[in-house]
Amino acid sequence: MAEFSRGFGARRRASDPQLPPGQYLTHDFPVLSAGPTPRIRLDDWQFAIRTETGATTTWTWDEIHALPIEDVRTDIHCVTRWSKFGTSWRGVSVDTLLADIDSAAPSVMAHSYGGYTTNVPVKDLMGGKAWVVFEFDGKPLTPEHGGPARLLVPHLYFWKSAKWVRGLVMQPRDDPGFWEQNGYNMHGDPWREERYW
Ligand SMILES: Nc1nc2c(c(=O)[nH]1)N[C@H]1C(S)=C(S)[C@@H](COP(=O)(O)O)O[C@H]1N2
Ligand SMILES: [Mo]
Repeated sequence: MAEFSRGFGARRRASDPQLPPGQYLTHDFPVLSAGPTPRIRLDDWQFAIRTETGATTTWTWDEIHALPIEDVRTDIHCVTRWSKFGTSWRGVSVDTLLADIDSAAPSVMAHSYGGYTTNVPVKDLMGGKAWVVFEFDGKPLTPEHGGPARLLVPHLYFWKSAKWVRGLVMQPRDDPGFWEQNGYNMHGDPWREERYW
C-alpha cells in the first residue's frame, strides 16, 4: 500500500527535505567515469599529501588501515540529478590525514590514478566532512566505484568524490580540476545548486 495516493508522489518527493533542489531519488548506484577504470594492485597503492612547500607525506595500504577507521552513513548527490540516500562507507577521515600536515593553503587538488582531478576548498574537507574510503556497504569498494579507495565529500556534488584517489595537493590558489575546467562549479554545493559556472 502506497503511503500517498497516485499523482501525489512527485510533489511529495519534490518537497522531501532530504532531497536537494532539482534532484530525484534513485535506489541503484549508477557508475559515472570519464575514462577507463584503472586497476591498482594493493601492493602498489599509495596515498600522498603534498603541501605548497613540496613536503610530501605518503601512506601505503597497510599504513592507511592502521589509522582510526570511521563508518560513514550519508546521502550522495550527483550533478546529473540523481541522489541516493543512506549510503554506507568505511574509511579514514581527511581530518586524520591532515592532522600532522603543515600547510596554510586554502584549496586542495585531489588527484586520481588515471589522471582525474578535482579541486575542493580545505574547509570543505575538514571538520568531519570528507573521507578516503575503501569500503561500500560492508564490502571492499569495487573498481567501478573507485576501488581500492576514493575520496568521499558527500555534502558536495559527487564529482568532487574522486574515485581511485592517489593523493591531495595543497594549492595556494583554487585552480580548477577536470570537470571544473569543463564548466562545472568550483565549489558544487547541491543545496545551493552550484552545478555549473
Ligand atoms: N577518478 C574519477 N573520479 C570520479 C569520476 C571520474 O570520472 N573519475 N566521476 C565523478 C562523477 S561525475 C561522479 S557522479 C562520481 C560517480 O561515482 P560512482 O561511479 O561511484 O557513482 O564519481 C566522481 N569521481
Ligand atoms: Mo557526476
